[in-house]
Amino acid sequence: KAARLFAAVDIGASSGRVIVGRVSDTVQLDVVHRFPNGVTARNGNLFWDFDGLLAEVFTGLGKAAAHAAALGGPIESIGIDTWAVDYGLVDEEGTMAGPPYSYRDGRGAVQVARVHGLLGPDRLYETTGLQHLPFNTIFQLASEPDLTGRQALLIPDLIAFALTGVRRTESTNASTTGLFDAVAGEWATEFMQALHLPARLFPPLIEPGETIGTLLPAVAALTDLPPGTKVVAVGSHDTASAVAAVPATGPNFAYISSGTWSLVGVELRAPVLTEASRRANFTNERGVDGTIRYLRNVGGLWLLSECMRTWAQEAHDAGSPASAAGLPALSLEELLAAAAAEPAGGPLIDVDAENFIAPGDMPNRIRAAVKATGGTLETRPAAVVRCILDSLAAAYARTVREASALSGQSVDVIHIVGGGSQNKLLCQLTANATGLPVIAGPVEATALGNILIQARAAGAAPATLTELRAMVAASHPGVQYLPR
Ligand code: ADP
Ligand code: LRH
Repeated sequence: KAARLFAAVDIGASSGRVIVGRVSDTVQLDVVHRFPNGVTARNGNLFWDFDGLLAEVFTGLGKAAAHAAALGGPIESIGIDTWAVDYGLVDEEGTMAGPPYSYRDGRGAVQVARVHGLLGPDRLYETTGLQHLPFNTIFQLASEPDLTGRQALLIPDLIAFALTGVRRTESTNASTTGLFDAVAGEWATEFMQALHLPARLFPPLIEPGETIGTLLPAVAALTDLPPGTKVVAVGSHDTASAVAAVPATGPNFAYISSGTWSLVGVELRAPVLTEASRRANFTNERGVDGTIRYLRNVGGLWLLSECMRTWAQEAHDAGSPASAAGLPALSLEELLAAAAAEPAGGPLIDVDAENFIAPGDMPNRIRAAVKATGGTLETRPAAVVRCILDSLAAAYARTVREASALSGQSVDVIHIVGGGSQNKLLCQLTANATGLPVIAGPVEATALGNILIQARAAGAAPATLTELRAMVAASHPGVQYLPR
């Protein structure tokens, strides 16, 4: 059976890619374009370089068109997913006010007390079911000086708007705003009113699988894609796409979507909005097909990548890579091998601490956190990396246990997907800490989820999430880690 072709634009906080998915009885991916992503600092604030990202999307779609031509078939549609929460403000003409702020900017955090004073954390949770994070969209919007005549487009919706000229808000990502009713699956308009946000601040909702629009003529010309090419809504929240492609073969699984953050939880049919759930800070984000992603946003490999950035900077400042200061800038592979040789049972940190959110000197922050709890941590990179990974594994174990207890969902296997599924030490430590088998992979689960929801909408993939997951499992066998 000839494969049908779909393009995925998948941008995480640390990198983006454009991928061509080949869908027949199996689903295979060809990565045609990769590019880095990260926050940029300007005048003391943190932004995303949206114009730069959009240029990479165009380049990637051009490569996708060429790749499809070589394979002998058209790209049937394009799906877009990115990190959640952040947005750009667009006026009536469609002009953006400025680059989107990054959630790592502190402007949301300073609004928390005021918003909680108006709405109350318990009332917010009863309706939205959203984990409290200081950067949730609701807090960022509360810091906007003037929203008159503006619409807020979440990042994937902003890209879809640039491609099609159509403004919609995809529902899985809407569920991360703090302004979305988890039970009704609609905007929580009473919260918008209470915060004096314009009634039509966000464009109308759209569900994964529905068509957003077709490419603008200029975009089609720029990318060499046919003018009628559709942009289809997928789980535009990257985590929603990743969870859709977890290669579970039974009902009792937990997942860890491991990248910049670790999204740790279970899939449910209905939200858990109890006081116990709020206290444990679990989120009820929307998944594809109306599922609930009952999870916690746990610290992630950001801790490691920020350490690596700091060490590379120190090595650079010291003048040579293997400097007298003893701070060689090791590669990720070397660091992980060195961390694996460190003894177990070292100090642990709370990977969720709010002072790890902003970019900065992470090795020192981590050592300070260990010291604050009466421990000590050596400055050697291997010791610091081991502390991060031991702490992540401990947090995963606690979170899986709590997710199961609070929701009643049993768990007999843990799937780790995303970039972090390549981290063998982390996978093994997670198996050890949880006492459960871990299945690692696919690395590109997010893109697979993106592609499969498009393929299903085009009649090229089966109807249920269970069947889609079986397809992923058959096409991309994972690596198993048993507890030791
Ligand atoms: P995001 O979507 O948040 O940008 P990814 O899912 O792309 O994140 O994961 C990026 C992370 O994956 C990196 O920070 C790194 O720790 C990890 N990673 C990438 N490649 C490897 C590798 N070869 N071995 C171990 N870990 C890796
Ligand atoms: C992961 C992610 C996560 C959000 C965070 C802002 O990329 O989308 O689900 O909590 O970024």
